[in-house]
Amino acid sequence: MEFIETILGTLDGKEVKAYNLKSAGGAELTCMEYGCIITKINLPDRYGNTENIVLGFDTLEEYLNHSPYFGCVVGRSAGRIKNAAFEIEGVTYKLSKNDGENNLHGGPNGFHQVIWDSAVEKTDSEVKIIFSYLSPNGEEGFPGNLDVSVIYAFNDQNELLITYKAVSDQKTIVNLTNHSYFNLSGNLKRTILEHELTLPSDRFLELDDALLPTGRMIPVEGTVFDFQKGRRISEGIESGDPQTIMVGGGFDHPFLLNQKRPICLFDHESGRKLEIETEEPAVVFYSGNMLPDDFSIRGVQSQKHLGLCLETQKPPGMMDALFLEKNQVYLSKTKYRFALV
Ligand code: FUC
Repeated sequence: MEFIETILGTLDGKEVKAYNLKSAGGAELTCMEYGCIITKINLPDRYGNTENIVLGFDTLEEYLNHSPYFGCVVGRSAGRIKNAAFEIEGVTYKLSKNDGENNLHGGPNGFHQVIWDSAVEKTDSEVKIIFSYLSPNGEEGFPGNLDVSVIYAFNDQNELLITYKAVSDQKTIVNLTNHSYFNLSGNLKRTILEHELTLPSDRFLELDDALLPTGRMIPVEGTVFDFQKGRRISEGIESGDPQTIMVGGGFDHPFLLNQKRPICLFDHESGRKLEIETEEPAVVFYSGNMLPDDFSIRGVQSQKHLGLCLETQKPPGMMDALFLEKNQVYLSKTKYRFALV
């Protein structure tokens, strides 16, 4: 494994470092201290063309101007919290509102726009970037000083292991994920509509029109939400299923992961395959329904369905699942394997 460290730019008087990691397996991953954003993943296709498979920019400025959470770590709490408030032992904590009346992805000043500290560890076959951040008590309304680290370990087998760790000095809630938008076609040549997705999930959470879980878990069987045996994403979108229409034409739903096999995303044309293994009980599958079209991404016009997110996490909205006790260690791992078929 090789890596190169650069300074991408300066923000609020602080230099922002970027890291470029090169595997012997022919893949390349670039990430930076701002938001722990994965800015690029280069991967060969079955014909040997090495191209980028995530949505991202080359400059810090573009991330500041427009980023629908491209490639970042979201926290303290991924997804939506109803009415931007929750209760711990009779005390109500009010969070910042940034999605109507609700809190989305930790609030406007969430982890996605923090400049994290970073350190590197390297062996012959792996490079680890260790990002850390101390989120102060009360930040965006969340209780407890939260000491967070996120580790990206990339190896010669083209595997990325993301480890999330956090400890708080007060009972709080935590739900962390990575918000990379994947598009396996390479350099955004096509939308993700003909990608085939396999989800080891037999139930998903119904959403209301504010995209909040209603509390109902719906069996996928007989619906376009059944990705258990693999399904092209376009099928679901063309189906006219009311849940897909309500979220803006596609998917934006938490799926409960209840089978011991990986999530798999496959692009038939390029032969590129992504497998995700996680310790988390759910994944939010977001098919990029709300991607704006008023800017370009490395020369390609942004558009709806240009990328999709597979956000492994605790089921959003189920507040009881999100509590972290004082001094308890939050530890969660998700592995991404980039391969060819
Ligand atoms: C995903 C979705 C949300 C939102 C955000 C940018 O996490 O669940 O609806 O659009 O990304």
